[in-house]
Amino acid sequence: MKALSLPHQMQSSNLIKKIQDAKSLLLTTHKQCDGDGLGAQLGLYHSLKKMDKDVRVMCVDDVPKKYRFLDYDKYLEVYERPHKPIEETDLALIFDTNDRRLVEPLFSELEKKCKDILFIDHHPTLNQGPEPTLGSYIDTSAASTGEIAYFIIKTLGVRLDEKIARALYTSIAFDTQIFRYVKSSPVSHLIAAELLEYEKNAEEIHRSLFATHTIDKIGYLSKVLSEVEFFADGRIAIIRLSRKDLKDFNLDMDDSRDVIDMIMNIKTLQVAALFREEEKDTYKLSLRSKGEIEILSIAENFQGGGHMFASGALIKGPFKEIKEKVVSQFLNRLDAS
Ligand SMILES: [Mn+2]
Repeated sequence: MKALSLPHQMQSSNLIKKIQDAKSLLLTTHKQCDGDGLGAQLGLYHSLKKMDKDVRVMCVDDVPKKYRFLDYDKYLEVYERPHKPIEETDLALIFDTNDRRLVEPLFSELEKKCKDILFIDHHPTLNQGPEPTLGSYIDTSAASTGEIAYFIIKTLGVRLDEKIARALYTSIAFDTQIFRYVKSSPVSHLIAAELLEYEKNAEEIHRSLFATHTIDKIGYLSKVLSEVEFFADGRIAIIRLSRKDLKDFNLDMDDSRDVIDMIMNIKTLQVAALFREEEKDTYKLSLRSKGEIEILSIAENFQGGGHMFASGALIKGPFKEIKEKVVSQFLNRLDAS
């Protein structure tokens, strides 16, 4: 088997030394956490515990219940819930984002209490938006933040175990959507193969991440999917999710995540936009592209961010108006490609 070598970027960065030197650490990830950020921070949490570090792991807001198989309740604190005060801390590590706005209000608290704050991420840094903190570690070639966490753990010399492997495998399986999006590299598979020496129930993880639909959810999906609008001969799709539908079908925000991924399975489709209503005339916009059309800059036009081919923003205005803006930006790019 091809041996995994440490990314050059990590060899030459100060990240490992900073982690080694820190006595106290706090790990966190972006709001409305997902399997990648959660798995990466938990993987590192278990590893730092083994190094006898004073370490806390915290999410800004509640963790979706589908991640219960990670047993996060036992370790993880939620900033928006009652928790021990955050004391003076040597180092805060923030996973799976480099945009401090996605970590507020926790980020401002960390700025007061932590000597150093570093982002560990695989999203491109924003052209329009706050810069990551100095010394942050960003590797956009990684298919998941969990892969970066794996290399950190290996470099720290911590031996893998069931808990670390489960957390990291969750990261990789989540962000690659079970090895569908691997950035044309063998790294995700090679790391996973090693993790599976410790993780004996990968299929349970796959089910927990991607097969947790309820009957309500299927009802919701069938309604939402019947309302998708297509443009440019089926190359563009627009989806609007109302708060009312989520409520009517007893669902929460996390349940709306996979709608756009389902739409992307349409063969003719190049790009899709999902507008999730947060409040009246305020939408969380998610953009996806199959890879021919770059859509990060569209998200940035609305003060958002993300990846080249999966991005998002918060956007305000009457739906019809903002929809037209997004469709026209899509059409411009389709014409140019
Ligand atoms: Mn990620």
